[in-house]
Amino acid sequence: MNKSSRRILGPLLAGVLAVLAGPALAHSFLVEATPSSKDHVAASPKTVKLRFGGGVEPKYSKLTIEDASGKVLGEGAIGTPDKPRELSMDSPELAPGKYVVRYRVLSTDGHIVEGNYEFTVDPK
Ligand SMILES: [Cu+2]
Repeated sequence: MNKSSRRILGPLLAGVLAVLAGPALAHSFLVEATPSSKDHVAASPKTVKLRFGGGVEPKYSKLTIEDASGKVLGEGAIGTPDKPRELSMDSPELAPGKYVVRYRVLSTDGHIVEGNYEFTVDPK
């Protein structure tokens, strides 16, 4: 294979693989969170940290914490260059109760990924 055909085939093959992998792997979906979905934590977390399956752009992303009535208590999206798949936000002091973490992030493939999950502050 000569140099120029390799230059064409490389990206082409990557494109074919991306199509075969399907949209489920194409975006930066949430893979891990702290606190995580349905978690019961004994105390208010200091930070909320989300890890995605691919890179995300902090500048064009937003995380919020809402109380059970939907009131936004805090928001932000802090990224660190050495962890391009992670975003965090400082959490306000949370009283015992149920909270919703909502995220809307721009993944580096250009797609917006959004979702939400609940956790509970539940001191025993
Ligand atoms: Cu995507």
